[in-house]
Amino acid sequence: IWHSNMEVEQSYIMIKPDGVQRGLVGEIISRFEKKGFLLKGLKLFQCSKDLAQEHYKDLKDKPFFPTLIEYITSGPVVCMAWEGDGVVASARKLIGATNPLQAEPGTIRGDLAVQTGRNVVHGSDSPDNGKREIALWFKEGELCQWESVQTPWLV
Ligand code: RTP
Repeated sequence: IWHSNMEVEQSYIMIKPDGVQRGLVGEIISRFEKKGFLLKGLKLFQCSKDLAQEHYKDLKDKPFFPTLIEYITSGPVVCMAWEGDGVVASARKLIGATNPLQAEPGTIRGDLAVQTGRNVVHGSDSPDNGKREIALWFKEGELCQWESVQTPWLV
């Protein structure tokens, strides 16, 4: 297994197929950009059942697992690697609660979704899972090493 930048915290953020279908790609990306995190990887991608199952392996015994795999593979997703101190917890706050009806207004799910099974975006739940998921969804060489000229103090 390869490793993305080990020193800096990174989160794997994914716009799910409903977000892509509904034309929310720009809206969702801009929330992370405006917050000030650094975009290290970005691609539109049709994932296989195997990859979706590996990504969600901790949920494999849940009753909704087959539906979840069908949902995630139902169309292209947007894969992103975002970097910065505290990015994992902060991205979870920006995204909001799993059930969009419980997500606060101002969060992505609170503003843009209504169903748990169509909650438009994924965000890693720990820095370790951030690394694991980025290594799973991106190939070596797909991430860019760059620094923001605009806000060098953020990274
Ligand atoms: P994510 O991994 O997508 O960021 O979501 P999460 O941590 O907020 O939620 P998690 O419990 O890890 O569940 C992963 C995704 O599975 C779908 N789900 N469906 N009861 C249900 O039908 C149900 N529960 C969860 C959601 O798409 C959730 O985001």
